Amino acid sequence: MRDDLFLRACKGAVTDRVPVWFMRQAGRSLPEYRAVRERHTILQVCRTPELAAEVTLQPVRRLGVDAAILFSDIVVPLQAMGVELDIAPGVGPVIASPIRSARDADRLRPLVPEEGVPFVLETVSALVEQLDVPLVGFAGAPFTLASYLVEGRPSRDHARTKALMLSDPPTWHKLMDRLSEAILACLRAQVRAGAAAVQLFDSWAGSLGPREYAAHVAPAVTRILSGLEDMGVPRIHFGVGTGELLELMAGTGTDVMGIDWRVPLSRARARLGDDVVLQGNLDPALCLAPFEVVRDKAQEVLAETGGRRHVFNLGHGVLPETDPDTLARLVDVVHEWRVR
Ligand code: 1CP
Repeated sequence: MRDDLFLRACKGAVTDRVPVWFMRQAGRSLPEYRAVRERHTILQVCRTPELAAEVTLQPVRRLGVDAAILFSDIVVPLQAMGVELDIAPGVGPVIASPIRSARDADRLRPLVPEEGVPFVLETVSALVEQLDVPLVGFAGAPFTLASYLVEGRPSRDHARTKALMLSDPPTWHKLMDRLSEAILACLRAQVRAGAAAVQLFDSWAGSLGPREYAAHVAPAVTRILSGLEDMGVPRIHFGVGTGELLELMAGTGTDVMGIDWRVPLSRARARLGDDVVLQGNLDPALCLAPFEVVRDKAQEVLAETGGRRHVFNLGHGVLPETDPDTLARLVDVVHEWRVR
């Protein structure tokens, strides 16, 4: 590996430059990704190692980022657990028969990654051969995956998911147990195949209050993150709108806490202390502004941490409308900035 700046920063070392990568750096903002997607569905791309590796590499070549993120989707392991699903264009994951009872939850089969998602592991192995920056493996966290399984499709309020959580705790806990076991197996297999770090996406956990998160979600996340500890790779934990949950989320055993753009990093640092590395948190919408604005706002984000114990990223994924040249120039701004 040419450059382990990203890994050193994730481990809390003081580096002279701040590493940068972007959530959804592979995706619709890149014309070369859209060209692949004209010929293949997203699930085909995920299931074909040559294609998944190619779209993982696209942003690394074009943007000069310090880490690659595996191209896959959080719902891919669910298919291997027996869930019939599709990723509908312009919508997102759609589940054929949503899970709303104990009997439904019993349909979820245990995941043996080598048998259920061999193509993911082949993609990881192929990438590790080709990449000169670390590869971030990932999975969806139990709550976020449950929200798709229970709602059946993307949802704003996650109302049925929360209703199930509060009205039928045994079914909820069965769901959390099965999902956390599968996610842990999937992440461990990605690391064995060569992923140098892992990110757990609890994108929608911010829809919960702290009491519900602590009682009904945090134990499952803790099982996953503590179950990875012996592998020695940085564990990144991320959610959107999680300002009120940061202490609880960081307390599940995370090395790097992803912060969305609503919480200034200086405040996240004051709340979480020095033991956790912060990742974030430029508002992805700002990347649509003139570049001078992007540059000034990125420098503001960097000044929030002084560049210490900080991995630069957006506060959520790259928006499809983003000009890739803006992202490439943003990488340069971060790299030129000197740690204070
Ligand atoms: O057809 C397309 O190209 C649609 C967009 C898309 C992409 C690029 C989907 C559908 N999935 C993916 C790939 C993907 N998904 C990646 C790899 C790309 C990269 O990061 O470079 C990753 C990390 C994910 C993870 C993912 N999928 C998350 C967690 C990250 C996040 O953004 O919070 C979530 C919530 C999903 C579900 C999903 N898949 C696709 C969409 C549009 C959605 C969100 C639907 C919703 O709003 O609920």
